[in-house]
Amino acid sequence: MPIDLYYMPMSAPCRSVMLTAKALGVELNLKMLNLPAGEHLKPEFVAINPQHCIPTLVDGNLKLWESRAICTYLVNKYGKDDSLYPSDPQTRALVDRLLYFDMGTLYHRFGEYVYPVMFFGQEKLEPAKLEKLHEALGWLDGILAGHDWAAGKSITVADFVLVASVSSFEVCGIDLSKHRNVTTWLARCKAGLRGYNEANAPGVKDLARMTEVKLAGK
Ligand SMILES: N[C@@H](CCC(=O)N[C@@H](CS)C(=O)NCC(=O)O)C(=O)O
Repeated sequence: MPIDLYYMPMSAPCRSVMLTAKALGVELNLKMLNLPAGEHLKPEFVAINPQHCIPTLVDGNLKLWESRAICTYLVNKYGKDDSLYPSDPQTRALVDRLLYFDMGTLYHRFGEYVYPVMFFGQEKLEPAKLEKLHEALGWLDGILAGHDWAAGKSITVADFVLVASVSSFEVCGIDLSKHRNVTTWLARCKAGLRGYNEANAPGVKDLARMTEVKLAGK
C-alpha cells in the first residue's frame, strides 16, 4: 500500500518529512497541492484533513498531519533502528526539545517576521521581529556548539526539521553569518544528509524565487 504525502516543495514542514523519508529509504507517493490555487481547501482534501494543512500523510488507515509528528512516526514505524529518534528517554527528550523549539520558537519567529509581508500585504518587514529571530538563532547556535549534529554525535529527526527551517531563512535574506555554529552545521547538512538535494534543495529554490518577488526592497 503506498504512503501518500500531500505536500508543496516550498513548504519547510513538508521538506522535513521528505528528508526523514529519504533517510529511512521510505518511498512516498507525493501528491502535490497548489496552496495559492486553494487546492488544500477542496472537499476531497478537507475530508482527509479538516485542518487543511500540509504536510498530511496517509498510511493505510492513518491520516496524520503536523510535520514533526509525521517525522517521528515514520522513524518509529519504518526505521531499521532507533538512531534517528533514539528511544533512550534522555536522548529522546533532547531531540523532542529541538522539535518543539523549532515549532514554537525558531520557525514561529521566522513566520512572524516574514509572513505578514509575504502573504498578508504588509508593506515593510519589522526589524524588531528580525531581532527576535536572531535571538532564537543565537540559542540554536549555542545548542550546536561542540558537536556535529543538532542533538549530538549522530543525525536525528531534529536535523531534518531544523535544516528545513534554517535553509529557508537563508534564502529569505536572513544573515546567518554571525551564527557560526549554525552556518557550519547548515553546510554539513547540505553535504551530508542523504537525499538533501532531492528532498530539500528544490523547494528552497522555489522559495528563493518567491522571496525575490515578495521581499525585495522590504
Ligand atoms: N505545524 C504545522 C504547520 C503546517 C503549515 O502551516 N502548513 C502550511 C504550509 S507551510 C499550510 O498548510 N497552510 C495552509 C493552511 O493551513 O490552510 C506543521 O508543522 O505541519
